[in-house]
Amino acid sequence: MQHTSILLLFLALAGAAILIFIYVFRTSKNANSDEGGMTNALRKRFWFILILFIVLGIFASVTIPKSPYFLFADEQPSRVVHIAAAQYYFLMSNEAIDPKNPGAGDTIEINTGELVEFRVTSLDVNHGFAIYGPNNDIVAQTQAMPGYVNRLRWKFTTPGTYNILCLEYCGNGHQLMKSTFTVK
Ligand SMILES: [Cu+2]
Repeated sequence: MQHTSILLLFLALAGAAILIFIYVFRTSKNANSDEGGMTNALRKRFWFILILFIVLGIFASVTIPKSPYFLFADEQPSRVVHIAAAQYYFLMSNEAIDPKNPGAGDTIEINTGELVEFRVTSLDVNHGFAIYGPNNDIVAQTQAMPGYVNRLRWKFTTPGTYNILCLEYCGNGHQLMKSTFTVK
């Protein structure tokens, strides 16, 4: 359902872009025979930029409210999971992770329906923290950055084994970064 609406939005934007190209192509053909000269070109540019801003404005107003930064902002998480990404693994813990002494981490089990807050940081370089569901669809993601803690809130509805993968190329062992947790 959501995939369909994203596809429709993409097709609508692609269609608008094609119409703009066709308009510019067709109108620029008679430019030489036109007495308007530079005025005509400026007018075209004005309309092109206006349409571009309208299209971008529609796109931004549709996508920005879906930004995960606003997810569950008015609820208190009942569960906090601490994540430290490093070359080339993820450390997951129920307790806060000290970057100087990260420890061994915990096996993470999450209940369906509870609001989880992942507090994500990195022990070395920038990494990605992406959660993939049991059917390998991406569920949610944020960046793991050294010196920062990024908070990602989520409620899991489907039980199963979830994978964590790195979404940012972080070195020659990047593809080895994989971890799992269970939702029951
Ligand atoms: Cu990576």
